Amino acid sequence: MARNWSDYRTSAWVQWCPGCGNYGILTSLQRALAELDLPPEKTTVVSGIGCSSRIPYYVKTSNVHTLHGRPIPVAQGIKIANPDQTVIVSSGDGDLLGIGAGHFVALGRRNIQITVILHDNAVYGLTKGQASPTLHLWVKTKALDTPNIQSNINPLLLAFASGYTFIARAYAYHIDQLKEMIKKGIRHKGTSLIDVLQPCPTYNNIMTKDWYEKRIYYLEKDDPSWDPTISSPEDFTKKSPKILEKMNEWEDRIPLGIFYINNTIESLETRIEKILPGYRINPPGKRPIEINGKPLVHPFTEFKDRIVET
Ligand SMILES: Cc1ncc(C[n+]2csc(CCOP(=O)(O)OP(=O)(O)O)c2C)c(N)n1
Ligand code: SF4
Ligand SMILES: [Mg+2]
Repeated sequence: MARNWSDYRTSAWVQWCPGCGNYGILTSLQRALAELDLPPEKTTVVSGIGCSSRIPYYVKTSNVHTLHGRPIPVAQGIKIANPDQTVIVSSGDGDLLGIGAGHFVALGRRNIQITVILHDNAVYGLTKGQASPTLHLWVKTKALDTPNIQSNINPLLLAFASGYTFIARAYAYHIDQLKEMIKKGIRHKGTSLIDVLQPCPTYNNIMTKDWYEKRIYYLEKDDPSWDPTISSPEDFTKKSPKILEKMNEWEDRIPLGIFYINNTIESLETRIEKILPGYRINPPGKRPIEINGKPLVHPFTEFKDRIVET
């Protein structure tokens, strides 16, 4: 019998402020998992630290709440050891683009099949509203004494430069659209980013629901010929300028939707398989950690004689 989204709800009390955009992200994620009918024991949600990072408590899958800035390395370890596991990182903009920025970049270089859901509220919600790396220059939110004097990071452009092969932007209160983007991101055979514009009614008094809803529009509705899929190097050369232009658009009009899908770059799992042909059948997660009482020094040790010289 197919699963229902309520099968992915836990009994934990959801500790977010009324109206927080995190509720929409949580519901969209639960619905996406249900529609993909993913077994809870084969699905892992990994977060760092922040308001948004409480999400693993609320989704009934096999999750890890890690340290501030560290969900990506933990998620990578889980995925490499268990390539048949669905792995989702769901964490804050401070967590992923401040303290965890190096890991965010490294993930793109590897192109592992992990979906990153970025809760983008432009503030550090949990620690009372400081500017996050996505807050734009000269914007003054209520917890700041003076306007922000640092420029922002654009998560879409950083992901593009780092090698992510699926890049989308969603809005936390548009649950159906966000759910569809999460489903596509999870199915994509490489690293996917969904940057979710997430109102924080408690600390971000500038980028409110009204502020966003005056500006947001969907790429494919605005331009029915919009096609973000790259299937060849020629496609990349032809389509990249428009993709970058749209990723850069902000202020008066803010585009949502899928900006980029590159199907020409192989995933890390495929690369490992080329060197270790038995990797997917007998990955490290399914192997003993010791043999005859002797601990294995390296999870790939048993494969040594099967390594293919390239
Ligand atoms: C090593 C470390 N440094 C700093 C902190 C304090 N801290 C906790 S959450 C956080 C920022 C959270 O912001 P974000 O990731 O954007 O999440 P949000 O609360 O906005 O969802 C900080 C700086 C910490 N817990 N650990
Ligand atoms: S402080 Fe902001 S991000 Fe944190 S729970 Fe409240 S509304 Fe949500
Ligand atoms: Mg934040």
